[in-house]
Amino acid sequence: MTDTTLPGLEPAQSRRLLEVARAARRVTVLTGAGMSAESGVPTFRVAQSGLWERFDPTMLATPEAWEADREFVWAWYAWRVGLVRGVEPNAGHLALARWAEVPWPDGGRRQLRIVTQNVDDLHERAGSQVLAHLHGSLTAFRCEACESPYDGAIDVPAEPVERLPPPRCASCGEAVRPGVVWFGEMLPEGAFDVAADAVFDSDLVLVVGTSGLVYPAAGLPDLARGHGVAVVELNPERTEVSERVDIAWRQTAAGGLPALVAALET
Ligand code: BJW
Repeated sequence: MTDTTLPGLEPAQSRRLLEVARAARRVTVLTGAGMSAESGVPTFRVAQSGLWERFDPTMLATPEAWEADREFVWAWYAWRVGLVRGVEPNAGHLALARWAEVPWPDGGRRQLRIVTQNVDDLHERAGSQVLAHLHGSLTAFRCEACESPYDGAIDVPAEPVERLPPPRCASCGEAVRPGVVWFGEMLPEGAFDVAADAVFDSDLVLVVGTSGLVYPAAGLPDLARGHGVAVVELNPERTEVSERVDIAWRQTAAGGLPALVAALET
């Protein structure tokens, strides 16, 4: 076992993190938009580009925006479906998938659970199983009225367009909506409880790439600490949760996670 210094951490902090991570049999990783940033998926709270630059994504991701203009909101989601299809998991996603395979020192398996706020499928495409998608999934479309799942074709424009009519539900004819959780909506049934149970049942909670502004997901690190679980934040910027973690690691997901997992593999 070598004593690696992780990039972006002082040697003492690096030793402490490696000690906790090596000893952790049950790890929960909470991911946010920063996890996918280095794949080319814009985070929520940065200025958008092109057609969407005049719009705040947190205003578009609401039932009110949908009610006001379904074609405009659908065009934004259709564009994002195309964007996510066209990108690949980054080195951080791949490292998390590898971490789950790093054997526990006594030969048993480590439990690595991923709880994500992201609506993309980059963890899955990297080879990880996701325990909970707290804010739904970009491609789990359903009818806005009768809630029937929609698995028909989606018109994904090659270039962003300002308006696009959503498909209609085959059962009742009403509009199909994205299967994501908008502000003011409930999380998918059971998703938060599963996430909270994982956090309580962890030796280490690693919080990657979230601003910690959106509840109830933002409450999970505090739940962990209240339970005596070590909490480490991995984020290049200071956030709402930084003051309340054991180690704040100022590094990106694709910079930090491969270095951490490589150190655990030695
Ligand atoms: C990097 C990086 C790199 C950059 N590497 N890092 C308690 C108190 C106050 C309010 C509430 C509360 N409980 C509930 C609420 C209301 C509301 C809420 O939280 N409002 C706050 C804004 C105050 N919450 C809700 O409404 C939730 N529902 C709910 O609570 O139901 C119960 C209920 C119902 C009715 C009434 C009351 C209660 C639902 C929240 C749904 C959030 N939905 C969205 C959209 C999803 C669909 C879509 O994608 O279009 O989810 S909003 C958006 O924010 C998205 C994200 O998942 C979520 C979190 O964002 P995230 O991941 O943190 O991204 P960013 O962009 O904010 O941050 C990125 C970070 O990455 C930054 O820190 C960067 O530094 C970092 N970064 N590059 C690592 N390379």
